[in-house]
Amino acid sequence: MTTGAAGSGGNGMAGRPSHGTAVATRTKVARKRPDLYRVLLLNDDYTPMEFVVHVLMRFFNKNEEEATHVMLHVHHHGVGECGIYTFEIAETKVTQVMDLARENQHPLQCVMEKK
Ligand code: TYC
Repeated sequence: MTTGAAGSGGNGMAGRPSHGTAVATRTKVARKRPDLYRVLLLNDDYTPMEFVVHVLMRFFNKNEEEATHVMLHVHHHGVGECGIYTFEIAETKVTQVMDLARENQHPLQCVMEKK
């Protein structure tokens, strides 16, 4: 826990001593759920299917069957979802995919979009 004297509940010092001393009071903090981003793969005519399956297994924790399913979805529909993440994680995944594709001279494109 990083924020509160009272841990996850917040409202750490709502109670007050009976002798009139001033005491710091914390009101419960409403932490909002983080924005989420879809990471998408785009189809192209040149990237080998096996490379796309490899990418999905390596960076998106898919097994071979799941990865093949996503790859074929992209192949047939033009775009497909690899996973849903918070901003920094989604950005890292996109960079990892794009770097590996470039290193291997494949035109594979990976993008993120806010949910
Ligand atoms: N269309 C590619 C082919 O026929 C395969 C492919 C699938 C490429 C998914 C990119 O995101 C992709 N070799």
